[in-house]
Amino acid sequence: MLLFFVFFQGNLNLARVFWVNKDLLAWNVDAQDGSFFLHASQHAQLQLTGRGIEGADTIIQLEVDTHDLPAEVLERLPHISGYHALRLPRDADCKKLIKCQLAVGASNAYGAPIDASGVQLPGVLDDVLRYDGPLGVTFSETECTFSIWAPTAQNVRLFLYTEPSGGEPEAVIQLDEKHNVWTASGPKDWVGKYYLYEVTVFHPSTLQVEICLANDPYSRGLSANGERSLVIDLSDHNPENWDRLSSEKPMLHCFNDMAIYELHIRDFSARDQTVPENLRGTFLAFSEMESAGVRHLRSLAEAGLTHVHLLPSFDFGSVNEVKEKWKTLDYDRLEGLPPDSEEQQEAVVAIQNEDGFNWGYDPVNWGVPDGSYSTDPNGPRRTFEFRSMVQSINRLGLRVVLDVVYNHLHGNGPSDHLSVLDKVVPGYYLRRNKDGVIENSTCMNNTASEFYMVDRLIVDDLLMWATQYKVDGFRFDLMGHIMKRTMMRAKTALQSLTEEKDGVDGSKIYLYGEGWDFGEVYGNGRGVNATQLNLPGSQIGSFNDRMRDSAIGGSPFGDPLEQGIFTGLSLQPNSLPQGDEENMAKNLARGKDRIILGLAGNLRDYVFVDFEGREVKGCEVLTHDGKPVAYAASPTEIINYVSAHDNETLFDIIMMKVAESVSLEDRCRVNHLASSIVALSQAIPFFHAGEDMLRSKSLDRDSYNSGDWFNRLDFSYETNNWGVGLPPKSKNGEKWLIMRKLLGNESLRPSKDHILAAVANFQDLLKIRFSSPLFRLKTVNAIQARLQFHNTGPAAIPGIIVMSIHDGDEGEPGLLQIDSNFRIIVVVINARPDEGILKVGLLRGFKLELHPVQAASQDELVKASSCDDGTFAIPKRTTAVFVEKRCC
Ligand SMILES: *[C@@H]1O[C@H](CO)[C@@H](O)[C@H](O)[C@H]1NC(C)=O
Ligand SMILES: *[C@@H]1O[C@H](CO)[C@@H](O)[C@H](O)[C@H]1NC(C)=O
Ligand SMILES: *[C@@H]1O[C@H](CO)[C@@H](O)[C@H](O)[C@H]1NC(C)=O
Ligand SMILES: *[C@@H]1O[C@H](CO)[C@@H](O)[C@H](O)[C@H]1NC(C)=O
Ligand SMILES: CC(=O)N[C@H]1CO[C@H](CO)[C@@H](O)[C@@H]1O
Repeated sequence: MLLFFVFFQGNLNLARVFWVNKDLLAWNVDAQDGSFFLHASQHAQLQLTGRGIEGADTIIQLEVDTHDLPAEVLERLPHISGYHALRLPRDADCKKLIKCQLAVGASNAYGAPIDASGVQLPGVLDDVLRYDGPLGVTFSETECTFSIWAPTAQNVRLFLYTEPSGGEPEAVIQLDEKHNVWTASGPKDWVGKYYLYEVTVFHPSTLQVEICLANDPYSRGLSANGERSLVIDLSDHNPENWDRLSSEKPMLHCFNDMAIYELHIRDFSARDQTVPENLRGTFLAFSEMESAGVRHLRSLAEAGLTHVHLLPSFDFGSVNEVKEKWKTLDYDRLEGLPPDSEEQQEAVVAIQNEDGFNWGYDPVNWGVPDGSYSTDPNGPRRTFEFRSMVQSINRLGLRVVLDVVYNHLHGNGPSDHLSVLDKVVPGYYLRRNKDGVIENSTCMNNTASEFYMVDRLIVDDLLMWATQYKVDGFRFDLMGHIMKRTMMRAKTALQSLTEEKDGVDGSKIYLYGEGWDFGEVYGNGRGVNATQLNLPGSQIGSFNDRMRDSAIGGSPFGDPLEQGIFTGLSLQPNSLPQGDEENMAKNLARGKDRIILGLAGNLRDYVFVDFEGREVKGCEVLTHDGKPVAYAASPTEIINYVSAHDNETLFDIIMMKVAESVSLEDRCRVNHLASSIVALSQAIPFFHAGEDMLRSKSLDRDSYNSGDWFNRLDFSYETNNWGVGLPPKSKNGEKWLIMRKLLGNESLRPSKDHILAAVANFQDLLKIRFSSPLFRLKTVNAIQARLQFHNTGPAAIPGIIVMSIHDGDEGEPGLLQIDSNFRIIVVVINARPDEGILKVGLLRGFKLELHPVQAASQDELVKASSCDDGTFAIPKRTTAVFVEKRCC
């Protein structure tokens, strides 16, 4: 026994061997003079003993292939480059073998076992068993047909139920496997019934043949909590005039005209007293045309906003869809507590997994609206209500973006009721490391879009949402974990939808996402990933974190007190040591360059004068870890933002970072300054809901499970939700000391007047953006030719950004005229805290006056801004926009 442990490395719980195509397996063991055998057992009887692997029904010798793995294989599986190839005999029955438990054993030249491992199958499945025909439930005049891709399954049966839960199946139907798919048909009157698949399959996580009860990967309806899939015909369940929605959608000439507002479905109405109680927190709240929230959205749309981006709205696992089971807070008690008390968070956390709130980044069934947002989670109601929501938002003058989460899934394994795909083809849909362990760099079970049927499922799902729910765009969570190839295929498929053929105009569907690069996909570890630096030229947008970090300060992993240009870096330091004065001044100047690039669309080829006076391209300016700051090939590939659902709200992060002595009025001005660079930039502007009304989560830095209490949006503008208690301890506890001081300071609580001013000033920014095409230039050339920055180089006054955008004059040589009102626009951003009015002499020869929207502003400091023949007078913490009008 001891000898065995010394020499024998084998472990069947790990899958270190890759079956890569019809003929080859791959393993990174030393293959010199050894022999290799593939062992297969239909009933999962394989065991390791001192003699190696025992219990196989079939043993096949593998021949060592001295060639490198073929290029085609390495393209699909780049992480196994350098592995040795093991060749199967020509007559091996691959379709039969993959239904068995498999293991490969290695013996040395003397025949003694030296290693043994389980086998990963995605490579061979993609090579031999991919499938392109219909999946899910399809309908003819008289029949419905069920199709499921489950090539490793030994058997699949359909369980049909009358009820959404409980009871025995009304029928059990055997599926046939033909042409790589299992199918069965039944009468059309099965529509409205519920179903599950019983899949008998070897499962690598238990090393057993398991009998799994699984939802359909192509589910289009569900019962509560996804207990069963629903046979639903999506050509039904439409609100009135649904088929005419295309013609009711608000105009969108091109993606440059977009402006996005990121909103969570519950946040929108859960605590809105103007919404009937039974509709609060639901899809249908968007159809309450006179509610406070809808009125707010309508005024944003009128100011120029074009898109509402909804946080996850597909079926996710973290909220119980049976509302009767929800626990609720005692609001009367909580509202009476001090602003810096620990009690609110205690009460919120006590019920956080049993309330109605979660962000929902934990997908279970991608292709069905979540039941917790519906008035009835059983049956087709959620489909009808989701469609009503899209229709209502469109009618408000806004398009709808879905937040899609294809990078991971909530569950895995044969028995978890939140596991779906891993029951149907175990080990295929979830990305595994070289030992066969599921990757979790996204904090959940990562999916593997590099595999054919995963890529297909993602694209099919997107097409379904676009055609059946008529949504107008998609935001991809952790897009860098998805292959660029999948993103490009999705984009092409979506954008080729046409009104005549598909009922929707795909050319208006926009795609963007989080292009961060980390985890197992880092540096193209599993193929070319959809990360910031891989996307130029793709016309897919990615979030620009550079401008955000320079404006607000720090990096997400740095100290929360690190300052940026608007929060006082160098100009008004807080208590955190951030280097000596020279250092801070240099960081301030560097940050300004990044903001300049952001204002110019973060284009890699945009040339400007940097803080040292050098003429440089955007891609030559580097981040602290040596990556190009600017990377886009076109302005619609960049999403500019300063706040999002993740991390603190804009107001809260400002509260943390500015120096203690800064007044509340000035803090509100900083909030506005930060939004202004987003709104007036050439890229696509993106705003977190409430950024326009000083929204606070009482300093919570991660509110994904902090309930309606910390996530409240108050569209009556009475409060901004500041000072509703210390935020939950688990995520914020280490900062409670600082937080207590802030939350307990009554002079820092915004009044309704502060909030109303913020709302009005924000809408002015949108109105200014949409007052001139000069803010929405379409090409790199136009931006280079028309956008200029002043007050740059080593002699620049710190904290002042001056941008001019030039138009031509009809009939004159030079630039074409594109704006019929303004000949030139000059934006002056003064981040300096000094009292009094700063004068900057620049840009002589223009007759500049305040933009008409700002001339009518309620903001006294904005109105005190002026320009007299190139001398700008700008009060502290103000963004002023000047124009030269064409006629007079
Ligand atoms: C993955 O799936 C398992 C089983 O369903 C679940 O318990 C786990 O929380 C998931 N997340 C991660 C990070 O693995
Ligand atoms: C991710 O998986 C590793 C094992 O591979 C485990 O140690 C770790 O706890 C997992 N992380 C999460 C967040 O579940
Ligand atoms: C929020 O912070 C995380 C780290 O905590 C960071 O990775 C991410 O970039 C930030 N997200 C946004 C949208 O700002
Ligand atoms: C409260 O905030 C004000 C800024 O408005 C500041 O001047 C004052 O020092 C703060 N008070 C305390 C006790 O921190
Ligand atoms: C092929 C490729 O470019 N892969 C990349 C994954 O993303 C990062 C950029 O964010 C690159 O460094 C890798 O090269």
